[in-house]
Amino acid sequence: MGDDLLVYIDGEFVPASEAKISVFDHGFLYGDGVFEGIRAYNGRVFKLMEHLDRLYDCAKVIKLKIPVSKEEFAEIILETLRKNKLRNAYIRPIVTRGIGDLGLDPDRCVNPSIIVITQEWDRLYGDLYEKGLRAITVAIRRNPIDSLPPNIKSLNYLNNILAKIEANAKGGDEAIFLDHNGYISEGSGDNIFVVKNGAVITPPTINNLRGITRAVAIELINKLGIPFQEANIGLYDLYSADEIFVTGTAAEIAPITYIDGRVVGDGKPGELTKRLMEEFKKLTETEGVPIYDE
Ligand code: PXG
Repeated sequence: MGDDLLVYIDGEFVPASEAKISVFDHGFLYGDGVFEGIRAYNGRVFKLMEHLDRLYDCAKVIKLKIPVSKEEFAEIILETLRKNKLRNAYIRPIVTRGIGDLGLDPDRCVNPSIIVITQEWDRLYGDLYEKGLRAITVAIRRNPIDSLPPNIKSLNYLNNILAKIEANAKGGDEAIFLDHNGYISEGSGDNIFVVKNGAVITPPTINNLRGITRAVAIELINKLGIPFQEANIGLYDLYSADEIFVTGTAAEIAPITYIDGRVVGDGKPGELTKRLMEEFKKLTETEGVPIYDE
């Protein structure tokens, strides 16, 4: 927030300190809208089209028509980065339902708003990538799939915030959700993987967000020839795992070394997790859509 970087709002670039939307925007009034979190590394935007695909899918699910094409949206993101001369950044595209009245009917909102915030970004968990995170499972359950599907990356993140409040109160670096069946779902802002006897397991994405980093991790796991399975897992699998890691755009690939007071493996980031972290780093440094002419 320190630097007055330019924020894109509906066709204009506005200094961050002056970037505002209406109090009648349903994104504000009801959390009615969708968003993405994207990273740029080394002058390239990582998995840009994959993030835009998810943004447009999520918008479709909530019957929100994004008023520009995906290609135009990509260009808006690149231009925002250029205007701010950024090469390593966190990018937050947001599409809100737009201005309406105090009733919740989305059909009474005519113009969705497009916002793109960019900022310099360092690693989310600092030295915890070397030490490992302390995770706790939280009492609050992930939104039921037939209530507010966790696949929608919507502006309503209260479920996740309740989880984070609980993790903070209990001294956890990250909160792990269970769903209503007791299956492990995901972290408050990342997907979860366990390693047991050399094989990697992650829950299917019916009860969690279809993470882009999750998909990249699975690609790497397959490329390295590591046995992999998508399967429901429970507390037993979590507590008896040899390694646990989480994946997310902000978190990248991060090791968990304590779970609910139990030591994971030998209490240090696992070998397989470290290997994936290295491979992931290589990818982020070489792949992506260039922001500037090279
Ligand atoms: N699950 C949830 C609930 C998320 O919000 C992920 C998984 C990982 O998805 P990607 O596509 O990024 O691999 C996310 C996304 C934060 C923060 O401040 C994190 C997310 C979103 C918003 C803020 O840590 N992660």
